[in-house]
Amino acid sequence: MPVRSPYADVEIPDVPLFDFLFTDFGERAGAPAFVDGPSGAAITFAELEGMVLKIAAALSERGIGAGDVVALFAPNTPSYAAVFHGILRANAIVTSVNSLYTPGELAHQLGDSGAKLVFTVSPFLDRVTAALAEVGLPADAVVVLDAAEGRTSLRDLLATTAEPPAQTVTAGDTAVLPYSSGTTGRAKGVILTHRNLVANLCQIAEMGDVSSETKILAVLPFFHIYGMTVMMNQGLHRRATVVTMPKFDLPEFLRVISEHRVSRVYIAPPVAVALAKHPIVDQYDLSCIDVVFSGAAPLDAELGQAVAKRLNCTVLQGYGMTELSPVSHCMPDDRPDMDLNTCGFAIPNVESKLVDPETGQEVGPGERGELWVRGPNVMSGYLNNPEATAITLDDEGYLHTGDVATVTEDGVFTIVDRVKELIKYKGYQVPPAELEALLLTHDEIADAAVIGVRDADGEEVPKAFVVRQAGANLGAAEVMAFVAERIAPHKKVRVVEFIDEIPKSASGKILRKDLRAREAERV
Ligand code: 4UU
Repeated sequence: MPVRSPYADVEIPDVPLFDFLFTDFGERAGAPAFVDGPSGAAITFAELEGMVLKIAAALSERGIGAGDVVALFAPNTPSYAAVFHGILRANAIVTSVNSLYTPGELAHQLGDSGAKLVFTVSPFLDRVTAALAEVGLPADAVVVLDAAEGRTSLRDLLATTAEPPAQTVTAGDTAVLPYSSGTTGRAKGVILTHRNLVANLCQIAEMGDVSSETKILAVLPFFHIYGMTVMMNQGLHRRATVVTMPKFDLPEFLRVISEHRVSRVYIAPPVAVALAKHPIVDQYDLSCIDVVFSGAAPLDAELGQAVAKRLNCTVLQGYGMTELSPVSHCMPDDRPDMDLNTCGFAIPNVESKLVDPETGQEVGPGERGELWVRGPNVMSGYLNNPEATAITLDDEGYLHTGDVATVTEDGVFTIVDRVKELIKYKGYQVPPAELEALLLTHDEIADAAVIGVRDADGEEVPKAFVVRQAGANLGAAEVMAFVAERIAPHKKVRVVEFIDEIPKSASGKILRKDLRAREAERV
């Protein structure tokens, strides 16, 4: 029997995201919606709406409309939110790009998603220019959010006198295409509709106490679904104030929280390590923090408790996945007593099943099984990839997450393992298939396989098993440097082992289980 959420279903309005978020700000119209953490510059809800409509009008003037994909390749700032919603309001689709990407990675996403235009910031222009050339897009298909000589800027778009186009998108249309490798292979465009995003906001609104009184810290990137839904759009939905930070830097992070009196901090587990252990944390007045919420990788309960004690706040954990818009399970604000090893309950409108991957049979409470999720927040599929969609989404509408979980009789879920290939480095996705393909392009490498292993701090890191070409004397440092030059820093291979042969099945698939077992023996 599937486990239903213990919460009553919520109604999901059948409207595009803009209509859901930008109606009747009431008393909050003049209140700050987004504040730039470093500078303190704020934009109000009303100002944001004005910007969104201007951006939509200017995009429409430039011929961008229904079905067109626009890339957003920028760090967190208030204008990120304006551009994101401007693109949607122009009836177009946002593909959000990891701001650490190299030109090659950016080019891949631009080409795969069919993006026509890129919004970026001037420090990223070199990478964008190289990527545009690689995919054959015109060099002027760029808008900068700040300013750059000879470039169209956000300010130019905002100067338009045109009216915004009529809104023609409906709830079932694609809103965003974030990229995820899912359970196997390279990063793929995840088709999330307006309904998916609206649904997840309605669902999480039942779990957390986020209101116009709340100040949310958005240091986790808006390009990733956690930042996009849980920080940027939840902030807007609940009429909270979102304080943005373009990158993580511990002293600046603590200063911004303290000076802006942030009450709700969303993190991934590595930040919890700093909050629990780093001596400089004591130099800041962090009494403003009510809740620290962790997601994107497993949180260690003792670590979580150490944060709660040191900051005298509630620590909560949630589970999510890009393909789930992203949240499916989390701890509610009113249960600060819950075991921090768990990810809490299924959120409203979510049904879950735990299934034995070997037998396909559903398992009962206390037993381990792959987590399957069904609900209005489940993606409609992978872009141009029916094969990957078919292995991830079943006929009954369940998404097979590739994560292994247990559930108690009370419906409390704990993530205990992963059966998919995916590696998470500090909460960021590292697709092994991509690293393997890259390693194979090296002349002295005959074969390669990549898995996640634990480093000395218990952090998951990518490890490459490499088979050298006959006669080659390639070293580990050279392998790591070769990869590091070609991909974003979070995807670096951090451990290398040379072996004679990669274990493979009869059909040629890498037997990652055997490599993991080999690793477990060493430890
Ligand atoms: C163990 O990381 C995310 C989304 C994270 C998220 C968002 C909002 C968490 C809580 C929240 O409220 O998405 P992806 O697609 O980058 O990575 C998804 C994968 C999962 O399949 C799982 O393997 O990240 C891992 N993961 C977790 N693992 C995510 N959250 C957890 C968790 N414990 N709490």
